[in-house]
This record gives sequence, structure tokens and C-alpha cells, in this order.
Amino acid sequence: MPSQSSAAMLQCGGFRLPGAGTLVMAIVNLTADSFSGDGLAGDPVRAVAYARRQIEAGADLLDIGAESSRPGAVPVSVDEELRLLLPVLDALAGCGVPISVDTYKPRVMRAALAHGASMINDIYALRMPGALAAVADSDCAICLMHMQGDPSSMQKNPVYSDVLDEVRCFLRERVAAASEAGIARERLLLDPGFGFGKTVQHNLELLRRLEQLSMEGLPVLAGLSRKSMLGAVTARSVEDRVAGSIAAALLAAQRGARILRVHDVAQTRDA
Ligand code: 8Y7
Repeated sequence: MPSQSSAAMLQCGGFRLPGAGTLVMAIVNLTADSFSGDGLAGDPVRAVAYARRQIEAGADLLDIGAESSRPGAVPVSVDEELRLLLPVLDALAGCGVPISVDTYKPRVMRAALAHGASMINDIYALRMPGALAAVADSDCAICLMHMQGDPSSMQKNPVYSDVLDEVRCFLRERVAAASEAGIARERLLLDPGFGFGKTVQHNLELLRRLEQLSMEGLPVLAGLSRKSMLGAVTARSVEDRVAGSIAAALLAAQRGARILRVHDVAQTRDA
């Protein structure tokens, strides 16, 4: 991974993740209507068992989400998100791997950190009012993801003149905002946000040029698993995109991605 070999360690709560090599992050969806049909439908016992199986399968991190961000998904209230999330976080305390929480809501961020989360994965890149402050006083890692528009409308007509340039420019602005809020650089990850306000062509171009995304050694996270761009390339339905997902994960890793956010942990590790 030449483009990332000079990358520094990532501070991730009580964990320090190595500055080289590729890590696998397992997706744990607590919702019923997740994008890829893998939602655990708000059953905390099943969710915890599922999360533990992902760790056994070799997950280096877990990413737990209680609100679907699929195109057109209905927003969930803070109370409902916490009701789904907190019992699972409590049950996974001491599980041995860092837990990331997929949320953009400052109140959920604070509660998740108080319940042991080591990373915040924010599809809005800390743009919600109060989000920067919610994470500033902790030592959690933060994934800053690019999205054009919002999930209710983002796939309607995404337009860019140079998609890589615009994504990088946005992320650079978010890194500056985080730094201004007192968040150390070694806590930050960048993510182009595959599928978030992008056409298939935009996504493929971002994957092709992924090496150019990283700025000054900040690690990159890539989430391609089972996404519709893979359906467009392979003509497979969501449940038949494992091979495509693994191929895409490998391409991302070769182009310097440090963390691969995936559904199929064992298969991705083997590959
Ligand atoms: C991503 C993500 C989703 C991604 C990051 C899905 C929450 C859609 N995709 N977070 N979340 N990056 N950082 O298909 O690509 O998993 S939801």
C-alpha cells in the first residue's frame, strides 16, 4: 500500500490502530430496513450474537447502526435510536475490538461514547449543529464521509464536474472544521461515501482514483459492500453481490484504503 505507508497511527478511543495494513470493519445493522437486507430488526440478543460472530470471523472493528441511511429511508428519532443502540453497546463492552457507531446525531454520539464506543461514523461528517462539540472532548476516532444532498433525495440527480476533486475539497473543509474544534488529526478518517449522491460512473471513478483521495496521510475508509454500483456492474441482486463486494474491497485496499466496511467479514479477510 505505497500511498499509505507513511500514515500515522489512528487514535480510536482506548485503542490505537496500526498505521499500516488493512483492517476489516463488520457492519452490524440494528434496523429492519437496511440497504442490503441484513437488518437485525431491533432484536438486541440477535444483534449481540451476530456481532460476536463477526469478531470470531476476524472483524477488526464493528460498525453498529440503528438508523438506515439507504436512499429514501425514513429518519428514526433520537429516543428510538438510543433504545436500539445502548443495550447492544452495553452487552458488547469489553468485546476486544473497537466499536464504531454509525450516527449523525450529536445526542446519540455523546450517549454512544458514554457507553463505550471508540469511533463515530458520521455520514454527515460532523455537519449537524453540535456534532463537532459532541466528539471534541473525547478520544474517539471519527470517520468523515462525503455525501451530496441527503438520503431522502441524494440519488435523484447527482451532478459533479470532477467528482474526486469535489469530494476531496469537501473532506478538506471538514478536516479543517474538525481541527478548529480541537479534534486531533490522528483521530480522523476520510471516506468518499460510495453511493451517497453519486451515479454508478461517479462511484467507479472514485474507486479508480481512490489513491488520490487521501490528504497528508489521513487514513481512508471504503464502504462498497453489496452496494448498487456492484449490482449495476454484475447485474446481481443484493444477496448475490458477495464476489463483487470482495473484488471491490480488494481494489480499494490496493488503492490504499485502511479500513474496509463490509458485510462478509470472513470472505473479505480470506481474499
Ligand atoms: C457507508 C456508511 C453506509 C459508507 C461509511 C450501506 C453508514 C449503506 N455506507 N458509512 N454507511 N461509509 N463511513 O450500504 O460507505 O452500508 S450505509
